[in-house]
Order: sequence, then structure tokens, then C-alpha cells
Amino acid sequence: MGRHLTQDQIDAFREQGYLALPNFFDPETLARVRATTDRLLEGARRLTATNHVLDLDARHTPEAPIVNRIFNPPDQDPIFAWVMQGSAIADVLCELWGTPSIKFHHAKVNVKGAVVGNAVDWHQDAPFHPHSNDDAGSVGMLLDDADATNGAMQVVPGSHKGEIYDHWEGDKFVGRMPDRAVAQIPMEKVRTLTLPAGSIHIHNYRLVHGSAPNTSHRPRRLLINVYSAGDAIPLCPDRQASRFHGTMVRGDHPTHARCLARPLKLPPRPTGKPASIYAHQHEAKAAE
Ligand SMILES: O=C(O)CCC(=O)C(=O)O
Repeated sequence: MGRHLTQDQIDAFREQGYLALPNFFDPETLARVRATTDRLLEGARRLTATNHVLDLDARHTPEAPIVNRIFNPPDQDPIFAWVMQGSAIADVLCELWGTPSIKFHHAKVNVKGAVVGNAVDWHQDAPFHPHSNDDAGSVGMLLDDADATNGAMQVVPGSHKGEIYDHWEGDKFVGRMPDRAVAQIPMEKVRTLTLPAGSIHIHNYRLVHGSAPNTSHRPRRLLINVYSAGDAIPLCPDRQASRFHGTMVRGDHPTHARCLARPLKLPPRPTGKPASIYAHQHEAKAAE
């Protein structure tokens, strides 16, 4: 047993591919992160197009802003950098992955505005940033209470043990699973991660997950930090352009890559601008 987790929690994470830790952050920290998020989102009132901070929805206008994502939050404000590096999140990952070294990959705040917030189609994270082994995953910090009505994250327990699906359609990276794979999701097993603000959930980067649109009158904002074990080496260049990419948040730089031998399809090359799952999935829907 570690300092933060019981052996049962570690076993459950290995078996199910995800773990929820309710009320992980204290109310003061949550309030600071929320206030900073509100301040960054206010910037949308001065924008007509996506920039390097805010990913705007196609319906956005400065008068009625609709933001899908805040890119690279640790680059935008020290409170986000602290959550990413200074908080106990990385210590939890050390216990889950049984490693002393944890490396940061990228972060984002996924924003689902009241009534207008978009669904995130079923996908895995591995096709977006494949690594040399599977000790890679995302930690979501809930900035608002989340449930089925405002688009809480949904997961398919155990799906991290299955295949990594192709997230391309022909020569287009669509950032979602193919229809034939979605049709096979055992819907009776899907879990909606209903949790109060300040909680975290962690998922393995092979886990099948997604979320519904926000049909409620409450926002759903989720701060997602993505990490790997130190010896899980990214197999493609970073597509988010954060200055923190590759930071060792615990332990030392690895001397060896731990490799699983298997073929892995790569995502598109970086463009110099932060990549967005919303843009990939939106383009795919528009082309249908
Ligand atoms: O915001 C969500 O509900 C899901 C986000 C997600 O899976 C992603 O951004 O990769």
C-alpha cells in the first residue's frame, strides 16, 4: 500500500483501466483553478478565431462565446503548472504505475458550456500520442460537478486490454474510433464518472472513453493533465507545443526505453499550433 492509494485501488486501476478519487483537491485550490479558468475564458469575448490559448467552437461569436478547450493551461498560469507538477497527482501515478519517475506530456481544459457543450466521440488516447509502453494516461480534475446531464466522462471498463483502434479514415486523422468498433461497445458496461468538483479520475491511454453533450444549464469543465512513466518514450513528435512537454515531474530522466513490440499507427505531424480533438472530430462530422 502506498501513501495515497490502497492495493485494492491499484489492482482496480490495472483491471478496469481507470480510477476515480472523489474530492482529491481542497476547496481553496479548486476555487483558485476555477477563478483562473473563468479569467482565461473571458478572453473569448475579444476573439473571432481560435488562437494558441482558446479553441473556439464553429458557433462562437464574441457576443456569445463558445469555447471548446483551453490549450496548454500550465503555460497560461502558474496555478495550472502547480496542479500538473506540484500537486499530489504525480505521486498517485508513481503508485499506480509502480515507478519513481513520471513525465508530463501535455494538458488542456475541456470546456462544455451549459446547453452548448459538445460531445467527445468514443476514442482512445494512444492513437494521439503513442508511447513505447502502456504506462501512459490522463488525469482529469473536475472543475464543476459532473453527471450524465452535463457530459461527464464515460469509460468502458477493461477496454484498455483490447486492441488500439485505427483513428484515421483514409488519409484523414479523425480522432475517434471507427463505427464498427463503436457498434461493439458493451453499453451495459459503460460507466459515467459522476463526481463532485475537486475530484480526479485517471485513465490508461488505451481505455475506450468519450462523453455526451452538455444538455444541462450548468457548465462542465475538466482540466486534463497527460503523463507517462519516465521510461515510456513518445513515438512521435509533440503536437501541443507546450514548454512543459517532457518535464520530469518526479524522478530522473530515464536511461532506457521500456518497449513493447507491436505495430502502432502514428498521428499526423505537428503543425506548430496546438492540436484539438474537437477540431479533428468536427471536421470528420462535417465531411459525413
Ligand atoms: O472532455 C471529455 O469529456 C473527454 C476528453 C477526452 O477524452 C480528450 O480530450 O481526449
